[in-house]
Amino acid sequence: LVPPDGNSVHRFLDDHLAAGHGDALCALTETERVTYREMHRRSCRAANAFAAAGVGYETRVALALPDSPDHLACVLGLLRLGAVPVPLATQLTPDDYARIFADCRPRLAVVGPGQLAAVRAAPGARELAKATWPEQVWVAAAATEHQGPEPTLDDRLATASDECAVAPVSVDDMAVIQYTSGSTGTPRGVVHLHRGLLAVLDTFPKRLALTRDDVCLSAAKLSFGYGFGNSFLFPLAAGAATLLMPESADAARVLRLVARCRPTVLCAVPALYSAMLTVAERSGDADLTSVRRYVSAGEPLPARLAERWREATGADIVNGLGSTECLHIFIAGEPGATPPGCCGTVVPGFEAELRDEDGQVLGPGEIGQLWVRGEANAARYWNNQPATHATMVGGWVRTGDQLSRDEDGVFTFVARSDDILKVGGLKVAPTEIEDCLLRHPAVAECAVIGVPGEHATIEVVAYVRPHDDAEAESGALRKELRHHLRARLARYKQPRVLHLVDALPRTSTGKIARHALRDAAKG
Ligand code: 3SK
Repeated sequence: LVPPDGNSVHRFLDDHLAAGHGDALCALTETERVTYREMHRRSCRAANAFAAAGVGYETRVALALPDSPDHLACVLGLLRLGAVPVPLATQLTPDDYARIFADCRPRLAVVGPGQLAAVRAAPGARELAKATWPEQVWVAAAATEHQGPEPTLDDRLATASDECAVAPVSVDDMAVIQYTSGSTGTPRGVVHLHRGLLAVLDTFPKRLALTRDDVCLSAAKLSFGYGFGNSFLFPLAAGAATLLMPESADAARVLRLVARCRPTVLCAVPALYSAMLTVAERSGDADLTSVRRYVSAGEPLPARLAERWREATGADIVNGLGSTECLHIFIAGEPGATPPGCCGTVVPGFEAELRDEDGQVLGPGEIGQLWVRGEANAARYWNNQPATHATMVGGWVRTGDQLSRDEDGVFTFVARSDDILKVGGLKVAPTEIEDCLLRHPAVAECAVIGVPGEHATIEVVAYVRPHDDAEAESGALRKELRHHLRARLARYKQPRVLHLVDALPRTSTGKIARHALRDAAKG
């Protein structure tokens, strides 16, 4: 038997109250401010409401909720019971929800009013999930916003008791299941233990050096591992405040929120930094003076974007490389020390090695697959032994990313293993072509993929979104980009087709959906 040897991260709430920090701000939105004492009260109420619905140790509860203080209260309430939150993106389709429900079989789903239709609607989805459909669906809304026979989450929180003991858990109990965004295909449920949630606090957050004075804003949502750390685990452990954004994180909205609520740490994906630059340049009145640290992850930060951000704000963006399987960022840059375009060094608490296809460790200057080991790594994939065995080997996670490392231990991202192209027998990293395109002043963002051509060849195809939407129609720009690429890249790296588009498809976590581009290119 494993003894109950730890109460994990929800215990921080109780500790902050015991240390006299109860009146400090724990979570805020543009319209709501919640202290640590109030968050403690709400999470106890949530725990009692869940317990009354039969939720206990190891019960999975799906949370398809916008980011909000009540979303955090639900996560904390579930952890308090030893139950397992399953945070899900709010923009999933009925079929996505059905597939995930069929996989993790939640007893209960708590959904925002905007997600109810997708969760309830599809008869086909319900059919797919059959007996695994959640027994209950609670809507997180005030009674005035939602007309239905069932009590809402708000009703349940309003009537539940404020007192709730912490259920002892072992550090090796399951704490949370995070679904990958499916940028590589079908989402997988990544099982994290309480051990991992505690261990990750000694990794990337140490580099952020959060204090009680910090206010963290993450454009990446709680349903994405990156946002779960930024908006929940890290500020909670530090006794800092988390600024939450229930709406989707578009650039103008994020800039408005930063100016109004003055966060000190801002975490986003590269596409959002690029869009914020465009909006800030147009409006000329962005106020980012409160921010002491910018973090980018989710996708590699292109060198040109890092340089443009520094030119515009005088500050560096910390470029992080992480994964849902490793819970958060395991390689990160140091402000002022890491050259643009590099990922940086291994974050303490993780080990990183580059290995060849036979698993042999490679030396400096060689390109290989990144393997990462750390106490924060996931235990397994839920319900998927073959994927677990293929990805998690002896405590290591095979990330599927190809990188190189120099003599000083500085890593540079080359490509996702699946994205490396073999063109006429020669290897081509899409990032090299993308970086080159991004150096043209008309290019806002781009993605390069390979599609099968005639005679079993691979053809390079580029998708480019220009800064100026009007240029998406322009034959002149296409010609200019071809000229720009020809002057800088070898012939075999030249895209066979170059599409000008007004948007790139994205996954729910903001990554470029390359599989969608590949499907579109195949017709
Ligand atoms: O980049 C990612 O995919 C990621 C996933 C989970 C946590 C953190 C990060 C950066």
